[in-house]
Amino acid sequence: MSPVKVFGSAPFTNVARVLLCLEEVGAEYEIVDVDFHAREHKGPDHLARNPFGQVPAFQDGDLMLVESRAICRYILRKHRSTDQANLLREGNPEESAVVDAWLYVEALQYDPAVHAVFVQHSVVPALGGEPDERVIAESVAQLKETLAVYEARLGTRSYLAGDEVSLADLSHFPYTRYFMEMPYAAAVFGAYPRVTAWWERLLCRPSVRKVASMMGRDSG
Ligand code: GS8
Repeated sequence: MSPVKVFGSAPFTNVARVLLCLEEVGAEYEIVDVDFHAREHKGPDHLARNPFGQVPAFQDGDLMLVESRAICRYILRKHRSTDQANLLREGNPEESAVVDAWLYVEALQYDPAVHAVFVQHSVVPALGGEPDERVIAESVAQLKETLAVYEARLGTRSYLAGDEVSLADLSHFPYTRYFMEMPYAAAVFGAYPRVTAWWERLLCRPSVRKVASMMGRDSG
């Protein structure tokens, strides 16, 4: 069977999330670059894969998927015979619901704030603009509020959805990796020792190390 294809490249955070799951389950995969400079992501071939003109797109035979978190769930379900099936806690309705809840927290609370900081700090200057310091300050404050909740939660468990790592934790990796290189990281994460320890535990995973090196530090 031919390996699955991931359209987009590792420095893009939403692509990196998918690569992380593929690495966790040890799946074979092929990365197909989409040339953003040539606006290939808005061209007809890529729009047929992802009608939003975004990366990632994911192909497994006849199945074409968009949305990185949905792709991750598919990958983990498909490989549920591996140890990493536990990343979704499938088979246990209560535990899998908790993973889902914290995956939504990552997508709907953490991601918008960290994304806004990333855009202002890295993307706007790269395009020749001036970062909006007000947006940065508001987003950093929002991140702190979210991480205060994580800090409390991590007081009674090692990971967001229990004592073992889940997709909810891993899904934080791509943007956090970039955020940790920004000047705001020390003030935000430094205030939360359990969150910092949680992040360090994530960094010990071979999948995380591998994708971190694939990401480099170019895009988002
Ligand atoms: C977001 C994809 C996305 O924003 C997902 O897959 O999780 N919710 C989707 N992709 C970005 C690059 S990754 O930061 C992208 O393709 N942007 C180009 C554009 O929107 O035109």
